Amino acid sequence: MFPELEKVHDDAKSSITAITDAEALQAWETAYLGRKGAITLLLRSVGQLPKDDRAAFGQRANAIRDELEGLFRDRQKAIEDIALARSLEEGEIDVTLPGRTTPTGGIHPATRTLRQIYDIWADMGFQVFRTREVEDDETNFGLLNIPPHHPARDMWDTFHTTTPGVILRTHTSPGQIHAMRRFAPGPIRVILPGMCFRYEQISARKEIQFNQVEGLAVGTNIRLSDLKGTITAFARRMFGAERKVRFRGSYFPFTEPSMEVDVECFCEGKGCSVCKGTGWLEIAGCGMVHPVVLRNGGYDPAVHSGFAFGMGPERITMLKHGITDIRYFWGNDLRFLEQF
Ligand code: FA5
Repeated sequence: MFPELEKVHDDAKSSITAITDAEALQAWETAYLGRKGAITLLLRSVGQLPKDDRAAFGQRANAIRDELEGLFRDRQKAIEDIALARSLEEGEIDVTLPGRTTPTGGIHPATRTLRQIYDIWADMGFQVFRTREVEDDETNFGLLNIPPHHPARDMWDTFHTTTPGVILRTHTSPGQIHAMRRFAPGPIRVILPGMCFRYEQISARKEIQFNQVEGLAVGTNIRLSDLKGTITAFARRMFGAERKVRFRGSYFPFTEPSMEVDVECFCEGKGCSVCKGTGWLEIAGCGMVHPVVLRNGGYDPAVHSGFAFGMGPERITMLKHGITDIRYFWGNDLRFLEQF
């Protein structure tokens, strides 16, 4: 068995020098040093030798195995070095190439407009006051002078919850009651932003979910001219002094008198699906707080007066940027969102 051991030794040494890839090296290791490799099998068969030869054979076989293991490690390192050198050569790094930028999110166009609205009203002394999106029927309608079965309820198609009397707010106006009950009989100057929900036909200008920003000023000697003045100042800052704004007489049960605010459409009256060819888009409803609502809020209408408005930030964004369909806002289409 000694000659056989030396032959395996010579074969192993000569064959490893030709190996240049990791796969062939692995096969070499299996063939000589693996569980069923030539050296391992020879070591295991030491018992078949005459007793006197066993120690010498074992010593030599162990020495050969150690030597071959050393050769294996050296070759492994050499192959790794070759692979590294090759990959550096092939994938040479051009440090002058521009780097890959990590895509970052942006601020949603409706949020941008909301922040602009907050800034403008803050400059006129209005603070943000947040109220709930899920309301009771009484606060959304009743306390705003819209009792059950009042025909004006048709103006707000409502999403009801499974709890009787609990609804998704159809407008931010119930926030007026929350604010008044919180601050009565003191003066109030707040805006109340947030989501509203209406069970209505979706169109280019109407969504079932949209933001509103309510405004409320209560104090002594607050007049209609204060309302018109502040809304006009707001529109000038939001749209620029050249953009036409008009007030139109309207009806809301919680304001008297009531008006709607229209802004010149971006189509300049040529006709589009947003303004339906009228040249104007309504952005807000407003008016002087109705005496019944003042009383429900804890104020004496003989002493106090106030104005209120409710504006639509999505409509304002459409007018500012010439957006032709409100459905883009919540469609999550990056081609739309990335433009802002
Ligand atoms: C109201 O909701 C009243 N609460 C506004 C108000 C407040 C009047 C305080 C008087 C005093 P209106 O339904 O017109 O009114 O809605 C007000 C604004 O919200 C609209 O001018 C429009 O800009 C926006 N808006 C209303 N419905 C939708 C809708 N479906 N999709 C998008 N925006 C809407």
